[in-house]
Amino acid sequence: MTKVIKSPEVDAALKAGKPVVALESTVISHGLPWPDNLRLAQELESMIRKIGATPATIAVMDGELRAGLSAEDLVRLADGKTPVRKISRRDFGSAVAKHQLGATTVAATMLVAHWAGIKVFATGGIGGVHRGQTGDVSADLIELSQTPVAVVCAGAKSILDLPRTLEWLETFGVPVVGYQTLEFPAFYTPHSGLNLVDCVENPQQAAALLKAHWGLGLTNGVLFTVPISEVDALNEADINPKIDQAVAEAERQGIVGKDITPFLLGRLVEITGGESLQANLALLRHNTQVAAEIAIALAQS
Ligand code: PSU
Ligand code: MN
Repeated sequence: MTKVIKSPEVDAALKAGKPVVALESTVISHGLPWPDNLRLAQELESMIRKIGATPATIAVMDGELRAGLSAEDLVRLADGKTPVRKISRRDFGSAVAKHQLGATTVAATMLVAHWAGIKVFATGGIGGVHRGQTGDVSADLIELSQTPVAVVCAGAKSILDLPRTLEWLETFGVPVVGYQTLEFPAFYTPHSGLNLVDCVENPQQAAALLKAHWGLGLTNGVLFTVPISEVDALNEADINPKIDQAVAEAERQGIVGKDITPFLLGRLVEITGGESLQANLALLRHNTQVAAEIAIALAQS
């Protein structure tokens, strides 16, 4: 287990059986613009501490897999001065060998969290099956099907093919559990029109579900989907055509692979004049709060 270097704070919390919440770093380096990205990363960490858990932001710092970062580490990931590699499962060996600075996606963060012994992870949105026939399926889905970490998110953006994303998760046995809802949330809005089969009403029920799931010996992840609050949600009729525009631009410019999700996120901030950014920040705060509450309930159960 020494392959992950834990901060003293994270190490002490894990040894004492106290609640820890993992946070990803791709959202900092590739998902949000400077300086909102740094402010948000700091804010999420202090929120988790205030609620009574320990934050463990995960990244690859100069080739070291780390859980729990320093204030300077966060700045290096956020300020855009040094190139930051977007790290998914496939990239670890190469980034370690080259002593690179890397930001972990949902997939990579799940893996490092699991290696470190962390069970609950908060993020904004997960990757999924992309629209069209490109065959682009995010490694986030595959990781959810094989790594025992609970991921708390706001669903997936309709830059993706949401029905196919949900079908994929069903096929590969990933529980998708609505948090106080039976509708799969669509990131910027609480509504996708897609039904879920399962929901929990509070952190205690979420913890009980996790205990039962892993208690049976199942070794995969669980996805909790928290809808964005109505006050922070964007208007569907307004945002959906803008998403379509961004997807069309990506296609015209031939953007593919790991670059497509950051491109779409960046373009949406521009096209919406920053509206999508405010919604993104709000749902990240909300998901982090719910994840901290679930981690606390799990540690007490
Ligand atoms: N969706 C968001 N914000 C993000 C991401 C996705 O709304 O920042 C990031 C996450 O780190 C996620 C990754 O794991 O993009 C997915 O990338 P890809 O589609 O290349 O798998
Ligand atoms: Mn992809």
